[in-house]
Amino acid sequence: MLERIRNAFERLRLGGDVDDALREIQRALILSDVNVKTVKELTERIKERIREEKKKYPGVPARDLAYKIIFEEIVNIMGGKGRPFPVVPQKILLVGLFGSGKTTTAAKLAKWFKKRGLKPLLVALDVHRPAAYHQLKQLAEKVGVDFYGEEGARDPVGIAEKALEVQTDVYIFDSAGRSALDDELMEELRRIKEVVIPDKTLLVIPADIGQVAAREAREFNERVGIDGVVITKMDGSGKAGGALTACHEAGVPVYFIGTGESPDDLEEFDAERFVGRLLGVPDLKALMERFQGKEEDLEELLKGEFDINAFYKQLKAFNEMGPLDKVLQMLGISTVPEDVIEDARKKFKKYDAIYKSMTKQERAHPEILNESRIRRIARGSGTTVEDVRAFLRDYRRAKKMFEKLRKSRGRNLERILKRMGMRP
Ligand SMILES: Nc1nc2c(ncn2[C@@H]2O[C@H](COP(=O)(O)OP(=O)(O)O)[C@@H](O)[C@H]2O)c(=O)[nH]1
Ligand SMILES: [Mg+2]
Repeated sequence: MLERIRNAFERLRLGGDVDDALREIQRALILSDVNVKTVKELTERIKERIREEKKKYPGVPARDLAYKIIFEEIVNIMGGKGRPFPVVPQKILLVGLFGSGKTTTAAKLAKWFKKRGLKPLLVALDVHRPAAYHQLKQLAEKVGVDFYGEEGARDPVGIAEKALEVQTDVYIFDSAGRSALDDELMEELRRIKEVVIPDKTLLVIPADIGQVAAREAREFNERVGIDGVVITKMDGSGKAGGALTACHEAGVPVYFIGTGESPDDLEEFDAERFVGRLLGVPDLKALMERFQGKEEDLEELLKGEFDINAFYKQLKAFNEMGPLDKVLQMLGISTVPEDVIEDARKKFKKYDAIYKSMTKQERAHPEILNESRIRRIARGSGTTVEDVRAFLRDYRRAKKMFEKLRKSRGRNLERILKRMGMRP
C-alpha cells in the first residue's frame, strides 16, 4: 500500500492533480485493508479542509496545502501523535492469540528496557506448549536478561507468584495463547492478572490480520482489559494500514510495532513519524530551515572567545534543531540507537540546569571554577559534582574542537554540509 501512497504523494509534489492523488490514496488504503467507511470519511474530511483552508491561507499554493492536509489526516486515522511508553519500573503482561508474536515481543521489550538502563525479568507463563519455556529462556540468554520459569509446571499463577519474589525493575510476563479468545483463555488471563496486577496489559496483534484487529482489540478489552497494543510483523505485511487504523478505531493506543524477528526489531509507534517515513520524502527543506541562521552564528562564534556561554549556545542550538531522531531521519539515517538519542536529551536537561546555576563571571572565566564553586553549582542545579565535572570536560573538549575549526576557517563545516547534501 505504502508504495502507492508514496507515489501519489510524489506526483502531487511534482504538480499532479489533487483529486487524482486522493483517488490513488483511497485505493492504496483500501488495498492495505483500511475500512472502506474510514477511507470515505477521510477523503471527505480532506476535501472539506482543503476548501476551508484555501480561504484562510490565500497565499499558500493549493498543492502545498493539500499535501499538508492529506499528511495530517492520514496521521490522524493511524492514531495521531504517539504516546511515549513510560520508562519506569513496572509489570507488563503480554496477551494475545497463538502465534501473534508474544514471546518474541517479550524479548524485544526486555532489550528495549535494558538499553534504557532498567533491569528486566522475563517470566514464562505459557505452560501449555512445552517448547514455550525453552523459547523464552533462550531469548533471555540471547538478549542478556534474567529469566524466570518452571519447566514442566502446570499452573501459571503459581509461577507468576514466585517470579514476583525476584527483585527486578521491569517484570515482563509472557502468557499462553489460544486460537481464539475462548472462556478457558479468558479465565486463565483473569487469574494471572489477579496475582500480577500488571501496570500495563498489552495485546499483541500481528499486522497481517488487518482491520480484524479492531474486533480482537475490542474483545480482549472487554473480556480481559488491555491498556494498549503491540502490532508485530509489520515487515512484509500488506495490511499494516488496516491494523493500525483499526486499533485507533477500537480506542486502544498502539505503543510499539514489531518490524522483524530479531530482538532489536521493535519501535515505539508514532503515527506522525511512521507516515512521514512511509511517504519517504526526506524532508530536506524543513531540515535546511532548521539549519538556517546556524551558519551566520558560526561565523560570529569563530570571531570571539569560546567561553561557557558560547558552549551553551551551541548545545542549545543543537537541541533546538528538534528531536534529534527526527533530524537524523530526515537525513535518511534511521538506525541511530535509541539510547544514544535518549542520552543526548537527558544530558542537555542536566547541562541546561548547570549552566543556569553559574554566575556571569564563571561562564566567562571557567578557569575560576574550584572545588567549592563546583559543589555550589551541583547543589543549585540539582545535579551531582560528577555531572558538573562532566559538563566542564565536554566544554573543554568542545573548546579544543572549536580551536581546530577556527584554524581551518570553517572549511570543516562546509564539508559537513556537503556530506549532508545541503551543498552542491
Ligand atoms: N517477520 C516477523 N516475524 C515475527 C515478528 N514477531 C514475531 N515473529 C515471528 O512469529 C512467530 C511466532 O512468534 P511467537 O513470539 O512465538 O508468538 P507467540 O505464540 O504469540 O508467543 C515466530 O516465528 C516469530 O519469529 C515480527 O515483528 N516480524
Ligand atoms: Mg509464545
